Amino acid sequence: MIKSPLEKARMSYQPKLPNVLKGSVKLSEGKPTESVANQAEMKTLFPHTYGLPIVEFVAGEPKSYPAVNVGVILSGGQAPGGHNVISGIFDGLKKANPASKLYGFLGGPSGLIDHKYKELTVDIIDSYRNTGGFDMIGSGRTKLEKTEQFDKGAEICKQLNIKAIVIIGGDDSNTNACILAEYYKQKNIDIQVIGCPKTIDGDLKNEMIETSFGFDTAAKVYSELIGNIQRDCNSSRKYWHFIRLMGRSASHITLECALQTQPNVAIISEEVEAKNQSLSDVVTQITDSIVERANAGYEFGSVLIPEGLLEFMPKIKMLLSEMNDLLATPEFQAIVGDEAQRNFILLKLSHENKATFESLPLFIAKQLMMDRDAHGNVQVSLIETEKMLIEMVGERLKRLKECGAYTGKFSAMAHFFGYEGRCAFPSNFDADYCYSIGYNASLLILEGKTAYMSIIRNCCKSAEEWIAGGVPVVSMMNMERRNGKDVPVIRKALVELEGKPFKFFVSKREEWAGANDTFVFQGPIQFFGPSEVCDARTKTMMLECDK
Ligand code: FBP
Repeated sequence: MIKSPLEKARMSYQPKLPNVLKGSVKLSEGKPTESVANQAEMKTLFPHTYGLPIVEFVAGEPKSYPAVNVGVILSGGQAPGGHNVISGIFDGLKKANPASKLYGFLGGPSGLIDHKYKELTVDIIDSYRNTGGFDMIGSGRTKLEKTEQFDKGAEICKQLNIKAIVIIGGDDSNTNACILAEYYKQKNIDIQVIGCPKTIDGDLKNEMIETSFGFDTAAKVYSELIGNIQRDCNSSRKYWHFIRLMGRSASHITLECALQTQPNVAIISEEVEAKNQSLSDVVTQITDSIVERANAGYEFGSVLIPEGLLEFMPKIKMLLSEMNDLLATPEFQAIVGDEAQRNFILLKLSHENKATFESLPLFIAKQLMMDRDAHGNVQVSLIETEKMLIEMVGERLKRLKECGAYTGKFSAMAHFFGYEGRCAFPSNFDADYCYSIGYNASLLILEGKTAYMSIIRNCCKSAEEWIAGGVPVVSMMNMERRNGKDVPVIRKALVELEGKPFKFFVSKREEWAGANDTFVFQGPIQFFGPSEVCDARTKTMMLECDK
């Protein structure tokens, strides 16, 4: 494979490790934990893995570890830094005992079930160090949730003498990792399971997990692109750019990009829901900004939109919930053609939801009828909310023009940034953070832990000062209703409206909406140069650290 000069240069970057992991370590155990809610149910569901203590590595005496074979799985959407998690596991295992082996299960969790794997040799690992993407072993969205799958996994582990599996994934994958750990414990199968917090969405975070990996890089890539667009805006002074950003339900990416680039408008889904705002309220909010700026002589600007926005509008939420059930019926699934499907939906919907469905532009109504994901949710990355808002804002401006309340000219461009950031070269932060998470995971395995997530904390400080350890996965779980059933899941973190990042945004957004010199241009991620540029943390993290 031909490598670009940057790829070659990044091969030799040595990711930073916390000081504590550089030498010999021992585990310090805290008090037993409780789950965040539904403690009684959790205790029953996880009799062997409930109540484990939080653990932290501290300096210890040198000791020898036996050779151990480990399997690793990348699960779900790509996030920058995944290869560094794997190289961290590899280096940690080999340092402890060079006879240890690391196997990569191919194509996500299905690799474990279907017995598709490869041994990860030093040559393979070296050629992927500090690169973006998950292509070293591939990823997938198969859910590990059935006992037959767990048994198939145990079979291949027995064949390869694998004693531990590391699952690198988001909240759902880590929930399933914990269910797997509990199952193996229950059945007396000697396989440990360790999770690692991945997702660009930033929604796998809590008191113990300061950020999920990939969020830093993805938000920086999108902010670079938004900055470039905003500079184009300032130069040509003729377009409004509507930019939808990935993040699934949570608006963390949109908020972070807003903090980095200071757009004229940024919509935060969690606020829309809290204020019970309708689609028409959001359209009015954007239109008002456009009119105000036009009155000040600025017929251009930027609007950031989180991809999950529609799901946070109460009426659309109700509509989607009824549609999810209808779409799952064999009757609907037998219908061929958009028109016939739409007619079926219209016939079956309740009176109120029918009115909401009919009020949406046709192309959006069609997109809402598309296949659901494995969890039964709308695939929000496929809903072109930015185009819908352009159309609806345009309509509203036309009406304002007719009554003389607006005299400007509205030209808009639609963008969607998601896949552009998921496989980018990891920033120095993500390269270091991921490597440390992986290295730390290998130590958790060597110390015999299972049902833990590998965690690195104190992240706003320099890597040398980071704290390394593990948090029991069950302690982050509660019961939630999914696909009509109450199930244990890791609690997803949405944007907190009382949190410092959102409050800071609220304190600034009016200024950013009206003035003409407030855009900030972050430029591309820098890998070489002054630390304040190359190792900068996200604004979200710095505001959250600011106690
Ligand atoms: P994960 O939750 O698996 O990390 O994936 C995140 C994400 O990138 C979302 O932001 C986005 O909505 C979704 O994946 C897109 O899914 P797909 O890769 O299947 O198109």
